[in-house]
Amino acid sequence: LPPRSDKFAKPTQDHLTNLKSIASSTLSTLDGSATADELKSFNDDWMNKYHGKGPIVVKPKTTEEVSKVLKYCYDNDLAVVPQGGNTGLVGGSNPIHDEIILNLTNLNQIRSFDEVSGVLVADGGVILEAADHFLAEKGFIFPLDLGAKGSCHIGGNVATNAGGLRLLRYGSLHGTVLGLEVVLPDGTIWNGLSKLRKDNTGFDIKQLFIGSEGTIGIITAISILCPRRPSAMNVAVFSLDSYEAVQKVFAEAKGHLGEILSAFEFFDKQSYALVKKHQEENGGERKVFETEGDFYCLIETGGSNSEHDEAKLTGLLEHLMENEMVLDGVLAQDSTQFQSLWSLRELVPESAGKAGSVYKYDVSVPVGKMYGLVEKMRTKLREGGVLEGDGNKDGPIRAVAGYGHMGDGNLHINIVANKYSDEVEKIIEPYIYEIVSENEGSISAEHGLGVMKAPYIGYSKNDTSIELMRKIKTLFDPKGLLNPYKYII
Ligand code: AKG
Repeated sequence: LPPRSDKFAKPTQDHLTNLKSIASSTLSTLDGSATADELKSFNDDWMNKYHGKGPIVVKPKTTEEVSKVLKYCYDNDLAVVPQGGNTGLVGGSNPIHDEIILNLTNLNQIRSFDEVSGVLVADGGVILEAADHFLAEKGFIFPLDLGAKGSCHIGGNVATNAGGLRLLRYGSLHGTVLGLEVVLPDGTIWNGLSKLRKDNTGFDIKQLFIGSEGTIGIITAISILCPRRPSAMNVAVFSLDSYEAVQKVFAEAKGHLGEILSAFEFFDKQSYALVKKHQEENGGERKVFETEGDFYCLIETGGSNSEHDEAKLTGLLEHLMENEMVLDGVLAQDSTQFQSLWSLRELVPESAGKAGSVYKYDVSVPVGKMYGLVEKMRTKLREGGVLEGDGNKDGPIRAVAGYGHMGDGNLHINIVANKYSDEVEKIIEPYIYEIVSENEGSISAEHGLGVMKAPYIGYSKNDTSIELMRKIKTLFDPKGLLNPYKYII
């Protein structure tokens, strides 16, 4: 990890007193208002891979408080890490050293919702699931869904340009976000909370903040276009014998289902084994398929006419079975089964986490090349002497699982180790980035750069792009105080 930079002030008791006078909800080990243990969940990342030592957590309650905190930090050369639900997977939302943790939890109000246009305006600290529940009552849906929905914040989702499970249907946040309110590093509040779908008056500044990972400003509110919630939803999961078969089924699903296809996910047998083990350990053992396969895919439909949708999905199922394109398939019969079929896919990350320390890679490459990367990675780990066969519990590598958002060409590789170690990491990196780059892919499809991938940005972006990014960073944050050691270093 990068060493602490001397250009930042070390947080003191005096700083703490001043920050407390701005934002009363401030915790710190410096005055004993919190123990190091109590600050652990703010300092550690979700994977327990990165551990910061931030002694102060500030939880402002209003945009004005965020502004005053940032101005104070700016005037006093204090580095700041913005933090939402802290569910990121690249070490982007926890401190690396002693940065002030600016946590957005208390900024959690829905500001307005327009039932005609579907435009929601809400604070950045609203939990994704809470936003979606609010919308569900009105017959609308948040155009983003992901496994961490119960903890992640919508502001953090936008700051990291999260992709998730329904991007195939609703597109990226670069399209659905209509406006933002952002506090800039010197405390200036930028009000860009537009509700307009069309606005061609100059640079679209909000786009710079979408995916900026808290390096040039803190998102305090978003305005987002929310579609009507599909009234009919269905899900089916299939077992298949090869990755080629998954691709064929994807093509058939698009052809048969057309506009009602809302998600197409895939996972391999190693992912499925992790989930089954996790479910067994939690007493939820259940046979899903008569015939299991080397691969699985999940197809979700969302439309407005259940009979029409079911007819389409049944048509697809019959076609796949008749042509022996799948080994087995299960169609959800009710909403409980809908959830349990989705959980086969959604539980992969959590199940991998229960099985060991997970090296996570999130890449995009052309769909046809996707699974080849997983196989190459397994070969590399076997050659490096850390993986035997498909892995075993005595490690060093227990499993290599490939899964992801097939519909978006986005692959997740989870390498489950018995512990994080330099030996294993050196075998994986930068090799993984090299093979992604050879396929003209992206080393981060949806998780961002954080501290983990910042050194490797050159595998996905050319020098001119990186130079332009550096200029943008300096323009917004000349002192480099916001989320240092990450993103572009
Ligand atoms: C997903 O499940 O889609 C994720 O983005 C998480 C991937 C991972 O944990 O590696």
